[in-house]
Amino acid sequence: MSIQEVSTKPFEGQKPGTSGLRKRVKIFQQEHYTENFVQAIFDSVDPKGQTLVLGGDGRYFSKEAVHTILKIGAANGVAKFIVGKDGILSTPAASNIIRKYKAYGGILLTASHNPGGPNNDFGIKYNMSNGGPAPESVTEKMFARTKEITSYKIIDLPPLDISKIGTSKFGPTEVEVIDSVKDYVLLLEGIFDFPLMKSFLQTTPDFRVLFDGLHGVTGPYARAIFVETLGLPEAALQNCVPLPDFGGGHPDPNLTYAHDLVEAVEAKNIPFGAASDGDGDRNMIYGKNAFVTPSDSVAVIADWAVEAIPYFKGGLKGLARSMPTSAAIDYVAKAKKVEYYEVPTGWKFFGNLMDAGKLSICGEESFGTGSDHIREKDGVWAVVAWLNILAYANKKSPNKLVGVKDTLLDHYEKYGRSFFSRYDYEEVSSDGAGKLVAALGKHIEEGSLVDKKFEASTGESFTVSKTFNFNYTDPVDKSVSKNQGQIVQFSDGSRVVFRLSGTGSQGATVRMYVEKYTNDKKQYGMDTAEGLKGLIEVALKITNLTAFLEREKPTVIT
Ligand code: VG1
Ligand code: CO
Repeated sequence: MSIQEVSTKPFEGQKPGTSGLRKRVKIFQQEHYTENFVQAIFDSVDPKGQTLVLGGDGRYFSKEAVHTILKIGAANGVAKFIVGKDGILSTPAASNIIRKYKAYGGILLTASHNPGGPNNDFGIKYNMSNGGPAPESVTEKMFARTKEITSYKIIDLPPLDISKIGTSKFGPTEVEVIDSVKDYVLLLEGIFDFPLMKSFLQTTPDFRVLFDGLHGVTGPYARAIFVETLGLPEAALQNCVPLPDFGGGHPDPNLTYAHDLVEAVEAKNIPFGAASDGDGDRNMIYGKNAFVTPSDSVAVIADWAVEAIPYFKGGLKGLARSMPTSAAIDYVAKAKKVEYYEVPTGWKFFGNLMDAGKLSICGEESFGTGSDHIREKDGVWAVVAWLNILAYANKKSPNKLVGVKDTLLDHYEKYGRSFFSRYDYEEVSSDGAGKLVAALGKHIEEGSLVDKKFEASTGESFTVSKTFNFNYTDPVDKSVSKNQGQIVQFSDGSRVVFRLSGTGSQGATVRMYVEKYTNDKKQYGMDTAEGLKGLIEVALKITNLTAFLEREKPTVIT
């Protein structure tokens, strides 16, 4: 059982993005490719004598990657691996395991909501001992190592059986295979009012629930919580058998890719529907006739948390959102006199604030919602948070069934409404995307858009008040992240944001985020697309986006 040193050459482009290294499976399958990146992780974090957590969403190529990581980890002196049974751990479950068992860090095998299978995506991401994604300083180090690597260490052992719970030896390293779901259920039971939810669901059979796992990792978690713990019928679950290729679908919980859920909710008049993504960190809340934008979702949760959810009964430490997310949560923070933060895209920026005790609840417009119970966003947590809030709201008003739509409208009554939408232009040419960014950059530099007035076909007009790049200084460690998005702000408080995706596996993806606030009651029931029509027209006109990207329409609108 000797350690071998295998010589290798660097591969280009092993740069971890917003959420780890994501590439086509075929790229990871190249000889030495995965090995190089794993060795680069170990060279950067020095795991000698430490315990690491290992697991992922079970997508195609996961088994091979688990085996490779065990072999390279053993050769690099990792003392112990805690592995989810069959290599399965949702991203939030992995974050919890790292924290609960005080591991040194963890390796998560997922490309999140990207499609899986031999012709689609795989990903590897490293999380720190706080359970959160590695900060840029660490991922930069990994990337630098991938560029100079000449060899990796490996112990060539036959694959370990990870389908059985228990501890065994893998060369010099201990491997403990654990139940993928159990600790996570315990975690949520310590956060939410399960007796309240259970009694509400049992005494209100009209309040039916439908959870769609999109064939991602959350199926078994959802079954354990919704069926086994809360007593809902099996019919409350759909697409909850995890599949390595997600059944050929796109495991992203939004109106486009979770259309099965939307259809079922509308056809069967289901009051409460929800979905989660491939690795379980995203969520969508969708009630009959009521799509909840993620920006609104986190604001509603923040508004009710202290009153309805036991975990928050001591009060909120702070609230936060990523920069492109709408300001809905800011209004809640202001009303409650709670500190709030605006951070760059990506969950790692929230982690520092949580570790410093400054943040309780936060969210991203990209269907990410969570709290300081772990250091990742948490899809199932968000769904249960809504259930908890609705159970509580119904206890407060026993004579009328309070649903998702009522809760949203009440929220708008209290705080006003922020219309929000995101346009994604996926896999456009990097050249076109670069030109778009450069042109807007020039406007920002020269201030050439400021005070200009633009007319829309809706009869509205928008005057630019400010244009700038979003730069962020972390209030805790003072690290600076520059150029996190280009912002065009208008005099009525509306804004448009442009950013390049950091998670794409091919070409460039441009995201345009559009936001407009209203406290005109007549608009509270309006369709988002209608509310934003004029502003979107103006945004496209100002930037010349269609010409630069050679795309008439976005790939996805959320
Ligand atoms: C996207 C989202 C971002 C999210 C990230 C990871 O990043 O916009 O909000 O944090 O995905 O989510 P980008 O750089 O492509 O815009 V997940 O569920 O893929 O871990
Ligand atoms: Co995800």
